[in-house]
Amino acid sequence: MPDQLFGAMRQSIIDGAPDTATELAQQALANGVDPLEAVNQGFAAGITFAGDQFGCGQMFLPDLLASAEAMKAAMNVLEPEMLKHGSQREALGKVVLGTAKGDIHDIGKNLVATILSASGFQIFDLGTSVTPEQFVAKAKEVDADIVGVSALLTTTMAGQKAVIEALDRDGLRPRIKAIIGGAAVTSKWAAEIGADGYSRNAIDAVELAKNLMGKVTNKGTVPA
Ligand code: B1M
Repeated sequence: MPDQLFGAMRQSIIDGAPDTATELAQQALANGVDPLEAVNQGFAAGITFAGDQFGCGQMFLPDLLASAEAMKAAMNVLEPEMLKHGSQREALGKVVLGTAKGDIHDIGKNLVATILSASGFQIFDLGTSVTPEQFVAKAKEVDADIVGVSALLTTTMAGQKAVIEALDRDGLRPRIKAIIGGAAVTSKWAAEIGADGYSRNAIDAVELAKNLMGKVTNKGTVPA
């Protein structure tokens, strides 16, 4: 039964069908399926497939947009449930999060925000296309422990570097840790730009953030 459901979820994203995706997400919750598993095994598999099709010219931008709409519809059902499932309520630290300047991809960043929040971190989500100055200003305003920058495009990865440079210029590191992630990003890139950590997915981001909170002057890249 879950396999069939996951297959239908994947297909609803490929088809760009938000109503179906919403219904399947609701059905998963009603059947006791872990919402994160529904994302990873069902919906995210669909958006990854759509992205690959787009990448090799088999799908066009309007179709990819429709797939993204369907993905968002599913996430709207699942994310509140993930927050409810968060067992830890103690504030583990403050995280300022956003997508790098010029980048409007936010599905993965939102998932990272949800899982971190469900794990006990206080999240200040600046949204998409965030400038280094906005990251720095928010980090100062809320006295952040961690600044996290997501980037999905090879062209916007430079924005991650710019945020780290801006934090350094203001003398905010090493007290504030800078972490990065996103489909285009690798641990090699993280090391190259001197990030305090990189994670491949939302679950690893929690471990990474917890690790960094336990260290006072960590400057090395924590591998995913
Ligand atoms: Co875009 N897009 N897109 N897109 N899109 C990619 C990234 C691409 C790889 C597709 C492809 O060609 N195969 C490609 C980038 C190529 C490159 O640069 N290497 C691409 C392109 C080219 C573009 C446009 C330029 C297309 C165009 O206009 N011609 C354009 C750019 C717009 C812009 O940003 N300025 C564009 C637009 C769009 C849509 C609007 C249609 C839509 C975004 C909708 C939205 O986010 N609101 C979209 C989508 C959906 C994708 C793909 C298909 C899926 C991304 C996604 O949501 N994945 C993507 C292909 C792919 O990644 N395979 C693609 C699901 C999500 C759960 O995973 O985001 O990877 P992900 O997040 C993961 C991890 O990466 C990690 O944890 C998350 C959860 O596990 N993570 C972090 C993410 N951030 C993190 C931060 C952390 C830690 C971990 O710490 C801070």
